[in-house]
Amino acid sequence: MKSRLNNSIFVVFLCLFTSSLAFGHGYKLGDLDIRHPWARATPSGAEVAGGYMEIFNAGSASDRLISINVPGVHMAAVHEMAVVDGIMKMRPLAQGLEIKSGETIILKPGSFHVMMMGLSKPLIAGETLAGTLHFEKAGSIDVEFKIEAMGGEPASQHNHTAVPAN
Ligand SMILES: [Cu+2]
Repeated sequence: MKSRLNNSIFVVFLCLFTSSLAFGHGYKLGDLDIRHPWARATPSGAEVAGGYMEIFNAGSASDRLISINVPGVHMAAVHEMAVVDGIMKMRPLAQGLEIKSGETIILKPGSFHVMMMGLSKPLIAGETLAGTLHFEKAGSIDVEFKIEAMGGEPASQHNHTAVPAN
């Protein structure tokens, strides 16, 4: 009887452990669930980096990620990728990034992202980067971007041809 109890406690711990691995770190702000903010490591001398996360809105009204502050970064903005004249370009979202009621918005490479411009130092894999997200309704929250080494193009070669926001 005692060993069965120990086994079930072990299973509970195992589930907690694996679910935290699967979902990474996260934050709750009102009706918003902000999951696993991360940024891609940059080579030395890189001026720009991308920040990513998932945001789920459990509320009945839509909200918007309107701005981001990252200390040590000259400017951070929410960008979208869009095809303009057959070329994939990125541009700032002048009205912020809308997260509709019941929807999850995924910021990821090649899609919506936090554009960090004017890095004061490279982003090193394994370290974290503190930032503050500002939402139109839910307010503001401090988060940590986990810096991850990922394959693909380095952020310094990231095509940053700016298209004026409408
Ligand atoms: Cu961008």
